[in-house]
Amino acid sequence: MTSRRQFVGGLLGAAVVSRVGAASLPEAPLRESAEMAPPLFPKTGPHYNPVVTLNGWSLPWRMNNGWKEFHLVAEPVRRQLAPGMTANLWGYNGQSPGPTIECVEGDKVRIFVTNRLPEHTTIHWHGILLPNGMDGVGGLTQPQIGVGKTFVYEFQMKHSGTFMYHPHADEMVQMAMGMMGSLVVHPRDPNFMRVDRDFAFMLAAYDIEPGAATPKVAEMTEFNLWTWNSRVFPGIDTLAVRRNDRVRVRIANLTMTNHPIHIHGHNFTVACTDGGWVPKSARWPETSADIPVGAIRAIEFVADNPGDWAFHCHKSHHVMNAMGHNVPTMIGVDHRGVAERINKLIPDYMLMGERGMADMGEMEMPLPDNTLPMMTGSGPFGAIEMGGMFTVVKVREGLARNDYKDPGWYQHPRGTVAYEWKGDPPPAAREQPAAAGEKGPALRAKKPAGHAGH
Ligand SMILES: [Cu+2]
Repeated sequence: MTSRRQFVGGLLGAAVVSRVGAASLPEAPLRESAEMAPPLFPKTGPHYNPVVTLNGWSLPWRMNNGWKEFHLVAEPVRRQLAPGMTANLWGYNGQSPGPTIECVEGDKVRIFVTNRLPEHTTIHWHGILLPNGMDGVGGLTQPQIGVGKTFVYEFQMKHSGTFMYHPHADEMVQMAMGMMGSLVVHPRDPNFMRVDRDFAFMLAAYDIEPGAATPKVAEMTEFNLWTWNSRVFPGIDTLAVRRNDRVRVRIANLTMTNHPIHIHGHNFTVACTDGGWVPKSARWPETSADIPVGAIRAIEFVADNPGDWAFHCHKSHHVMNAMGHNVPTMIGVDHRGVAERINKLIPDYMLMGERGMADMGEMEMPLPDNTLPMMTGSGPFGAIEMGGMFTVVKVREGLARNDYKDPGWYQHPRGTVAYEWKGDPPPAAREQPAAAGEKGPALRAKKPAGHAGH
């Protein structure tokens, strides 16, 4: 963690803090990198198994006369979405999303919020049961936090679970710019709903023109960057998991559409929503969980299947980066020779897609600065052809308990990888069915008509 504003003592003993001390502002720790921070273990009780935030961190606090004090600073930030692209966003304490806030059921928390944005803001504590005046809805439950001002929120965490924070002021702009963070309240009894590994991330979408760095904030539906914690594949952390660990992944959605999040090689249950824990008798097995807009789902599974398992949104446009839209469908269209002719006029011109678009995963295409390829990333067997909301759960034998480092690619046991048939060649290719009255196969090329329904 870098500390531009130096953080004084992770936890000050309550005894040394006087009433005068209570009036002082806690330091606001700052982070500038998108690297996953190690889990933040509490230095005083009650103890809990901390969460790990993908490409993120948890906010240190200080104790002050029985209150857990945090300090969030709302401010413009620069966030690397993946190597090769950095966006101008708004966030908290140096990053978007802001740091994860972790506390314990029953904790009294005092959260200072300083506004360094160019406009007013507030913070709403989504899912927390609290006094009305602490709910953070600008104009309704409190005055707006003006530019340069600091407000204080004080409430007790009445129930454990998975929550989030975000502004309730100029929402369209402030959420489109990346203002959000996870909020985890651990059960007071550490054996209640215990897991071995506990991950958290938020779904956010941006509309950033290729070559630009600042999101278009008026966008309603046509986003082109689908992120987990403001990162896209291959920039999203992998989830390193020890075989047979019980794993929880807390996923909060602040995009403007739903995301069916899917895991390979395992099944899971939804164990918690932003409304609380799901009783065990009410859970059912799934491999995809739809995360509605403005909602949270915490999924749980036992990682009993070693390997590198894809973990992604199942909307195919959400596993690619900008430029996936507005490409006409060219499958089956014979445009041999066309590219060469256009090339004489426009040297870098590329015509793509007559055999599908998979070639793009390997193509070294000239891109505008600060722009990611539409499909990218490589694995042990070649191009992965993904982007956006995609990462890998890496289930391995014998990882150390708090080791979240990427363990590299899975070494498949002999004879367990799909392989090419090398026997007799297949019989002659099947004839393409011809449409009535036509000689050849029916070909139709049509342009996409927008994605208002994603
Ligand atoms: Cu999605």
